[in-house]
Formats: sequence, C-alpha cells, structure tokens
Amino acid sequence: MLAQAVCRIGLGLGTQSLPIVGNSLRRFCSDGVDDLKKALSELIPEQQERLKALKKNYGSKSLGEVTVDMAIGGMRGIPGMLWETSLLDPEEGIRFRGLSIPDLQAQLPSAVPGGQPIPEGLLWLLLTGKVPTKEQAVSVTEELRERSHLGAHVLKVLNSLPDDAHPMSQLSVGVMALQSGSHFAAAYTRGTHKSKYWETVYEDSMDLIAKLPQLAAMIYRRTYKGGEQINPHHKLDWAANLAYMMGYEDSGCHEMMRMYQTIHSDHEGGNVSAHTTHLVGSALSDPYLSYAAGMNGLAGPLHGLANQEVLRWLKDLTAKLGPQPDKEAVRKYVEDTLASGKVVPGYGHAVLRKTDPRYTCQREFAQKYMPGYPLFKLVSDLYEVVPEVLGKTGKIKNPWPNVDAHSGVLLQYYGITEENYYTVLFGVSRALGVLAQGVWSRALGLPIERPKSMTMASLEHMLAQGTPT
Ligand code: NMX
Ligand code: MLT
Repeated sequence: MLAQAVCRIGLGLGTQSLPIVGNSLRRFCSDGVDDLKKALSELIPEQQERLKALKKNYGSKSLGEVTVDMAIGGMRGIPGMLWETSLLDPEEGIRFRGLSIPDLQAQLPSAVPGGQPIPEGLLWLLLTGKVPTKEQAVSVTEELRERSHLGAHVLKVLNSLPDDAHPMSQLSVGVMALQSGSHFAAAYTRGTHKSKYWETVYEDSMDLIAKLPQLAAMIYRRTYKGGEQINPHHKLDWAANLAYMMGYEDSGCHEMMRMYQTIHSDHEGGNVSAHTTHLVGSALSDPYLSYAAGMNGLAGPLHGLANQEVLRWLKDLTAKLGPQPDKEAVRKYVEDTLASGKVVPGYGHAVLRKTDPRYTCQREFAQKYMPGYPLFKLVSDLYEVVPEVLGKTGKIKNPWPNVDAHSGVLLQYYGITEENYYTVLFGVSRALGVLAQGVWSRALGLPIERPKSMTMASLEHMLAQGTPT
C-alpha cells in the first residue's frame, strides 16, 4: 500500500514550487533590510578578525588538564570545539546566542500576539547573533517557503524502503536523496576559493531547512496515514506548516510545534548530533552529508531517540499499573527499571546538573494548555519520584529530567500518538542549530577535526613513566 502512496506535493501551488535551476543562487529581499545572507556577510569579516586575534594572543594558553578519566570517559568536560550558536551552563541550561528560553519567548517575534517564538526568528538569531525584527523573521519564512520544493524522487526513494523502516532511517535516507542538489559540492568541484565556501554552505543549509518540514510530514503520512500527502499551506509559518502537512490544523498544536521546534534546535556543540554534524562537515562534506550523519547520531536511544523511549516506558508503566498509579507503585516501577539494567529514559544528562529548562518550558506549556491531562499528571508525579530514586544510586550525576521527559506528552495531547516518529521532530529542529553553526564553521575557516586517540598500552606506558602526572 505504501508503494502506491498518493503524492500531491509540488502540484499546483505556485509559491511552493520554485526549484533551483542549475547552480544559480537566488537573492532574496534585495533591498538588504530583510536579507539574511547580506546581514550575515556583513558580520563575517569582523568575526574572522576576532578569531585571528584570539589565536594570536592566546593560542598557546592552556584550557585545563585532560585526565585519563576524561580520555576514556567519552571526552566529558574537554573543551575541544568552537561553537558559536549556543552555550550550555550545567546549572542554568542552554543560552542561544546569550539568550535563555524565557528570553527567546520574550524577545523573538511570534505568529500570534504574546505567543511562542517562530523558529525563523531563532534562525536569524543563531546566524547573526541579533534578535530579528518581525519583518526580518517573516522574510526568513518567505525565503524558506521559496526554497521548500521537494523533488518527486524523494517519495520514490522512501517508498523503496521496507514498510517497517524506522522514521529516523527514512529521515536520513530522505536527506541523502536531496544531496544531489548540493550547491557546495558543485562549487567545490568547480574549484571555488575557500573564502567563498560559506556562501554555498548557506544556500544548502537554507534549502535543507526549508525542505525538512515537507520531508518530515511525508515520512509521517506514508508511515502512519496511508500515504496521502498534504500540500503546504502558503500562509503558515515554517513550524505550523510542519504540523499542518502532518494533518494537524489545531492552532494550539501549531503553537506547540513552534515552541517544540525552537527549544530543540541547539544544545552547544558537544552533543552527539551537533558534534557529528560538525565533525563530518569539517571534512568539507556538504550540509546534506553532515546533517544526515548527525541525524544518525540523534537516532540513538541515549540521545534523541530517548523521546520515543520515554513514551514506550510510560505506556508500559500504565499498562502494568493503570493510568493513574500511586507514587509508591511508580517508585517501585522506577527501581525495577534500574534493577533490570536499563536506563530511565528522559532523566540524566552528560552536562546539565539541574532540571533542563527545556523540560520546564514544556511543563509551563502543559500547565497552561492541558492542566488536567492524565498523562501530564503522570509525568508530573514522575518528577516527584524519579530524581530521588536515581539520586540514591549514588552514581548518576544528574537525577533531573531532560528535554525528552516531557515532549511526548505534548505531542500525545494533540493527537500525534506515534512515538516512533518523535525523534524526527527533534531532528527537524536540530537542523537550525547545527546548520547555522556549519555556515559559521566555513566562514571562520575551521580546520578538519582530528583529535588524538590512545591505546590502553600507550596510556599505560605513558603513565608508568610518570609523565604526565
Ligand atoms: N537511568 C539509569 N542510569 C543512568 C541514568 C538514567 N537515566 N543516567 C545515568 N545513568 C547511569 C549511567 O548509565 C552510568 O552508569 P554506568 O556507570 O554503569 O555506566 C552512570 O549512571 C553515570 O552516568 P552519568 O555520568 O550520570 O551520565 P552520562 O553522562 O554517562 O550519560 C545520559 C548521560 C543522558 C546518556 C544518561 O543520563 C542516560 O542514559 N539517560 C537516559 C537516556 C536519556 O534520557 N537520554 C536523553 C538525553 C537528552 N537528549 O535528548 O539527548
Ligand atoms: C541535546 O539536546 O543534544 C541533549 O540534551 C544532549 C546533550 O546536550 O548532550
């Protein structure tokens, strides 16, 4: 049945269907006021100078020691990468270009008065470091709309996969199906000067971000809704359009999607999806190749797939204990999870040492829009039980909930009940951060990433000789 899926994408909606012809790079908003690429190009020289000065003045300074524990413990705590778009504080959580989540909610343009930020404004912020005006954010919506056309071959490629292909595998394959359109790869083959790399990386990144909602909705519709696709709505913003093309027209769901897509976008550079995208991009693999690699990392259960795992775990809990179990029963269920050698999904973090502000933001959304929803009540009860149980183990460094502990509840409430799809929504959002940084990585001329590895024998030898201590 999936192979016979009906696709209406790209048919008849003039403003949605502006394929790039050859390698021509279109200009948007040529008056300059709302031109994101122009705004970016004006910032690049000063940032290049800034990096040069940093290297010249402080290049030989130490950023601290590297212990054996760090080297064999997942490189935890080693500052080894430049990442401009966001920074994570263990106690406070994430800041995007210096702005916390409440700052984003207060300062970024929204689609409805007093509503959630639109991710297009965040994208402007991530790329330029500046809060956009409403006009600038809307210009990004328009730019993305113009770039959003998805070739008919993408659905054919997806339809050639086994019916049970996981949505994250479909996302990765779908992105790779788009890679032949890479402007960067074509420019590199033509021999473009390295000072111009960022320009085609920008074009690829914007194209990819523009196409992801249609690709993600296509995956959803073919996997769960019989295959019939829904055309984009030419008046909706990027995140609301994603929900709309998935089949959700409720304005509350659209607000939730704007918030969801904003808060999952970036979490500094060391997390698996961001680091992978950065690493692969450092080999001058184009944004399609590097983002697809990042998504394969996001698909791991200790990273982005945890949002799927949380829902599976909650479903198992309610199947065993009923929809409103008492706290003692919940406590026992958490203890049993640990005793069976599994992790409690949605809890813990490699860097954070407090409740994730992305959890808090989602909790506040739920308190406002779904206060009596039973699944929200259960997730709230877990917040009162799980940290104490995890804390008692004595080994879990952060017993508090992360972003994935709460996102599924919001999606379930609006009818998006298929948990195996959840990581795709995380992945669409993550494109904003990792691709914005990818543009800067090329603009700043960052080199190929190549850390040193050690064998156990080389470590033993080095340490037996007493150097270093
Ligand atoms: N449940 C059970 N055990 C845990 C948990 C948890 N939620 N969190 C950490 N531990 C264990 C961890 O497996 C390790 O055990 P061992 O020494 O036997 O290998 C020990 O506690 C110490 O780990 P930490 O240093 O506290 O955490 P680490 O930095 O290694 O891992 C996570 C961080 C996020 C991978 C880990 O907390 C975890 O597996 N959490 C559950 C999965 C999850 O929610 N992932 C999503 C993270 C956010 N995201 O979207 O990416
Ligand atoms: C993320 O959003 O990438 C996760 O919280 C994982 C991390 O930061 O390590």
